[in-house]
Amino acid sequence: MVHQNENCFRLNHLERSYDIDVYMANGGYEVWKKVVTGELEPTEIIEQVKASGIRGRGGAGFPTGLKWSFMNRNAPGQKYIVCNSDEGEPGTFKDRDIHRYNPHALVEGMMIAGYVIGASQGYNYIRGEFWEPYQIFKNAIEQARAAGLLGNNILGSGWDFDLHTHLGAGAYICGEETALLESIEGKKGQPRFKPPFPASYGLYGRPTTINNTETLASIPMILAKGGKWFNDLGVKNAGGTKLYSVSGHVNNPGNFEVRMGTPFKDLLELAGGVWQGRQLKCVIPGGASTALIPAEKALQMNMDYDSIAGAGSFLGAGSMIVMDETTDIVKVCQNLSHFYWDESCGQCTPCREGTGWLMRVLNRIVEGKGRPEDIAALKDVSGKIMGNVICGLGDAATIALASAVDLYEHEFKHYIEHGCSIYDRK
Ligand code: L3W
Ligand code: SF4
Repeated sequence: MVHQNENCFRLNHLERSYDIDVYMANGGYEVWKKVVTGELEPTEIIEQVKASGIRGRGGAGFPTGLKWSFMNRNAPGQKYIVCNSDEGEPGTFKDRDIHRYNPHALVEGMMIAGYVIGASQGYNYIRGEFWEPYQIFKNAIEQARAAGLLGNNILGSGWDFDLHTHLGAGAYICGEETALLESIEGKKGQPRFKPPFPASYGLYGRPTTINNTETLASIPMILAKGGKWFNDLGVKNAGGTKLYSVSGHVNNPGNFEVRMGTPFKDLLELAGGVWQGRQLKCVIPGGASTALIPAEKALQMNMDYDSIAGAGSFLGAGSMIVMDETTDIVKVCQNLSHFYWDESCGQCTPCREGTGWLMRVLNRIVEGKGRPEDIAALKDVSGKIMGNVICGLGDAATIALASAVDLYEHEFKHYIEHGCSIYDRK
């Protein structure tokens, strides 16, 4: 049996699960009350978060407890907690549903994180297209404020904390943490050089912790039930539950909250299996920035960091793009290359120019005008981008493509030699 909905999605089956009454009737804000009244100390919270084994759910998998411990709570001056709800990674749509069905878990998680790091101000940066989730989250903030859980002198504790929302304007790059900070500051959303990391130089130059939506929304349950409870749900190096967005060629696409380490084939089954009775060809496991995994490996792997790394890819944000046996991999690459070219912020030359080169080479291959040297050209341009850019976008533009060329080089060659896909009948 696959265990489902034990954490962020635990209230989703309830009517009006986004309302504060429903949240509080199910234990919501109990942890916050203990925190703000001093019953639960910041050092104890960090220990519990470390014990939970939770790692950043936005894609990088950085240990959350460690990240929080970089902040000096008692240092003078303003500090910030920022939530990254930009969710622009192709194939990723889990954070949207946290806003829609369990916004108070995110509000509570942000308030707890803010308290622990000594931040009296928090920002939730929400993807520009998420109008409905944005309204629901804003409403949740208002409800928490009206209940005296947010604002000045919370529950008579002397602690002030306020939350703000910032709606993006449709740029994928603003999901990169430092571009996101620039965007909140009202500047062009372009990544900064790191280091310094946001923990020392973040929003408005002040120490800042940035976590993903799912990470922060998981905190109340981790503290309510204990770090060990959460850790034991998962596997070694991957504690807890995880939200997986499953899209592509499946019968029942959607979000599924399961335990870390759940076999991929069980997740595929939850998503209704491969559609139209077809066979699986391959899967992208962590959003468009991760390498393709062919069916034979995917069907053996489990959904956790180590198992997916063993299959040659990366868990990322847990966004499974499923492709059936009729998928034209060259067109997949063409599509992705257009995305990265379009979304490059243009700041570094290898990314700005290289993504354009990759897209144009792939365009001509798909148009039947490919040249014998084009496969080498794709590898050469990718090699010149990888590692020579400021942020992960440039690298990401090459990862799925490199794996596609490795695994399905014959499909590229067929286009170049015959002017059409292996699936076209000429
Ligand atoms: C202080 C140090 N802080 C690292 C912090 C750093 C950041 C976190 C992880 O990219 C990936 C990207 C996408 N002192 C520190 C430190 N930190 N060392 O730890 O940092 P990093 O650089 O490993 O990752 P990142 O820049 O946050 C995220 C990949 O995720 N991805 C998913 C993207 C998904 C979305 C979405 O739609 N939700 O954006 C898919 O693979 O490619 O590699 O906070 O500051 N010494
Ligand atoms: Fe901008 Fe690309 Fe450079 Fe990132 S790698 S800073 S997206 S140009």
